[in-house]
Amino acid sequence: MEKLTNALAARFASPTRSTRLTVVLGRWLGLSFTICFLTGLFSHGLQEPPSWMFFPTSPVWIYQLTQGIHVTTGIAAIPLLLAKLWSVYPELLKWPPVKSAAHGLERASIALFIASSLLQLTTGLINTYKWYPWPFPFRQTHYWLAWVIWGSLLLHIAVKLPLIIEHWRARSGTGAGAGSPAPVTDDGGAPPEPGRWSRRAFLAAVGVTTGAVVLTTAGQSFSWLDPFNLFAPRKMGTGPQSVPVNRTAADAKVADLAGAKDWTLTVSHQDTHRSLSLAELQALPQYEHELPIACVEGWSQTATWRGVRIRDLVALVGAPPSSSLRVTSLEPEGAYRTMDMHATYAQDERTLVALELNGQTLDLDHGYPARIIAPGRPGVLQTKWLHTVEVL
Ligand SMILES: Nc1nc2c(c(=O)[nH]1)N[C@H]1C(S)=C(S)[C@@H](COP(=O)(O)O)O[C@H]1N2
Ligand SMILES: [Mo]
Repeated sequence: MEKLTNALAARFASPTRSTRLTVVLGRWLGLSFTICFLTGLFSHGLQEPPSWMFFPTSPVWIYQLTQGIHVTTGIAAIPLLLAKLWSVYPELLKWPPVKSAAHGLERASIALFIASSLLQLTTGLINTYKWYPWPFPFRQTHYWLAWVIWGSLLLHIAVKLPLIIEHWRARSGTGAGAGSPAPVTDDGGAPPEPGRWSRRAFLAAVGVTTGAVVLTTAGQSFSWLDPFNLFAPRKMGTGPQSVPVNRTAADAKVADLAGAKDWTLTVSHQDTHRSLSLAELQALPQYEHELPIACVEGWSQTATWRGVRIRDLVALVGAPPSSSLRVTSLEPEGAYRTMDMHATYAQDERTLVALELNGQTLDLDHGYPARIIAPGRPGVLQTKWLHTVEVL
């Protein structure tokens, strides 16, 4: 068995593979994972806020930026992870699989890291295409997997630290010459190491692939890259009123309720209830703001929204300005039916109960008769087809 696997490993050997290559790829991958992790924590915190959570509302595109970076670094990590797996592939075939306790720990941490990373990146990517073919709740699973990845990654880095330090700088040698300092030539420069040029070509190819994947998808989040957006699921400026739709009124089964003539928005504070018809909402002072919808799935679109300030509705029922709110949708069921709004947003003068989008009455698919639009929030919290607003 040992002979066979080692012979196999030798067959897969390539001069391009070296510890140095693995370390360089590991740095790129580590950077993209770190940025992806931090922006992901921010997104998760906004949706399920811990008591210390902060809620930035300026610039209004803050979440558009952080979530655009989250999805983009996640997409970039896919070719980087595949390249890194390729660079260590022969190691995985070596026999015996476990030589000592430390070796066993190292392999276990790598197995966990590879499995959880592959699962995280593929499910995340599929999610950006609005496809949720699994029975588990996506966001919570994505969140906990991220911690598993970090735990196994830190263990992996700790175990490999001596190798990482040794190969951190380019001069310290290749797989072949590892350990011995490279001889210095007359002009003071080191001679090319074996495999060095093929390594550079490989890294360049990985860099170009990663760049191409990013360039052809990031236009869903960053408008200046929109002309190159070939593969992302959403395109800016498409959809009714030039804004993409995530879930249509028909999908949400609200078309009849939202189109009803006797629709009202009920605002409540303790025993005070006010039900406002669309005409009554239109008679209140109207305000206009440029605000983005920034979906957790990565796409975003800035638009002009017009409607009533939510803080004026809070005042209308005699509640203090620093109130937090619970908003419900006409949608009969599902995770988007109720949404809690922290006082930071309720107080913000740009948070609207929008009645118009880009100069027209809201399209049914964009939340007619009324929807929430607030600065700096994930799209999933921009509730459509409003039913009630309750002061907590
Ligand atoms: N009631 C309700 N509101 C909702 C949704 C929904 O499914 N139901 N989808 C949310 C999501 S995930 C996003 S990204 C935005 C998209 O708004 P749009 O469809 O008008 O572009 O609406 C949000 N509001
Ligand atoms: Mo969304």
